[in-house]
Amino acid sequence: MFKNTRLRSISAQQQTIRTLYNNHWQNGGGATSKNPTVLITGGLGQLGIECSKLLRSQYGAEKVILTDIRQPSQSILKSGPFQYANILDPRRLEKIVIDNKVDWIVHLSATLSAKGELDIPLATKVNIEGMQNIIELAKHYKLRVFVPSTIGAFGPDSPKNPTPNLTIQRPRTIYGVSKVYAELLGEYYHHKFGLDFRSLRLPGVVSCDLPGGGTTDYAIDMFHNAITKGKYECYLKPKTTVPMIYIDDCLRAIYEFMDAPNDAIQRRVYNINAVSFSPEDLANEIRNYFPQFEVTYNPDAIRQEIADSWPEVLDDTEARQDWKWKPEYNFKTLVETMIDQVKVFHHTPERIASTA
Ligand code: AKB
Repeated sequence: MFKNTRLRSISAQQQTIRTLYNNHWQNGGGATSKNPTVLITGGLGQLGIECSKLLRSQYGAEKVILTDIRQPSQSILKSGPFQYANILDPRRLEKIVIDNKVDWIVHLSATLSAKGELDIPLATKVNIEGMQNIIELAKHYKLRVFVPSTIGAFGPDSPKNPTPNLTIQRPRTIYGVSKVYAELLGEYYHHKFGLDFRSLRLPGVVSCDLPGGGTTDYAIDMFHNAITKGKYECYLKPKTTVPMIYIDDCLRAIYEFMDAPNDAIQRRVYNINAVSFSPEDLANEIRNYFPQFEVTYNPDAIRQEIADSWPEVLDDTEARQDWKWKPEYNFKTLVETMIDQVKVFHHTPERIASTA
C-alpha cells in the first residue's frame, strides 16, 4: 500500500518536472539557450572560480551556479550562487538542475594526472563515474555539456609534434584513460541521442592559482618560487617540452567554444594549442626579471614518465578554422603577465622579502 502511494507520488512528481522542462525548452531554454543558466562542477578548482567570473560577466551573476564539495570563501559566496554538490551523487545534481532550470553544464571536476597515479580507484570514481553521472543528466534534461579533455589523452604512440586532432590515443595514465573515455562517451551520446557534447583538449593551464595533482604544475610552482624564494627544484628534466596555455586564453576558448553555434562545429572534441616550453625555457625567461633565480633539477620518476608520453605541440588547425580559435598570449606575454599576477598574489614587496 505504502509502496503504491510512493510510486504514484514519484510519477506525479516526474510528470511535474517533465511539464516544467517541456515549457522551459519551448521557451528557448536547454542546450541552445541564448541566455543560459550554467552549472559548473569542480567550481573551486583551478579553472572553476575564474570560469564563473567570465561566464557571469556574459550571462549575469545569478545565471552561473558554482558547485563543489569544498567549503567556499566568503568572497565566493558573495559573488554569486554556490551549492554543495558531489558529482558522485547524481540525485543532488539532478535537484540543482531542476530547481534552477539549468541549460548548460561545465564539468570541471577531475583528479589530475599525477594524483591519479597515486590513487587509481579515486581517479576512476571521480573521472569515470562522475562523467557517467553528468552525461546521463545532460541527456535527460537536454543540456549542452562541456567536459575538458587534455594533452594527457595522448600517449607515447601518438605523434608528438604536432599531434593531430584525430590520431592514435593510447595514454599511460588513469587520467588519460578516463579522458579518452569521456571523449568517446560524449561523441557516442551525441551521435546516438543528439546530446550537445563539447570537449577541448587543453594544454597545461598556467595560472596564479595552484591546480594540485597535475604534471604541468611545475610551471606555476616555478613562478611562485622565483618570487618568494629566488630558487626552485624542478621535478621534470630541463628539456621536457609540453604544450601550455595561459588561463585567460583557456577560459576564453571554453567560452567561445560553448557559445559557438552547432553548425560551426564539425567535431565534438578539438585540440587547442597556445605555446610550448620546457622548464629550462621557463627558467631562462623568468631570469629576465629575476637574474639571480636558481633552478635545480631532481626528476620525479612518475611525473617525468607522464610528461615524456605527452605531445610537444598540439595541432589545432581545425579549431582555428571551424570556430576561429586563436590564443592571445605568447610565451613572453604569458611570463610577463604571470610575474605581475604572482606578485599581486603575494601582496607586497615586504611579504616577498620576508619569505625569500
Ligand atoms: C595535468 O598535468 O595533469 C593537467 C593536464 C595537462 O591535463 N594539467
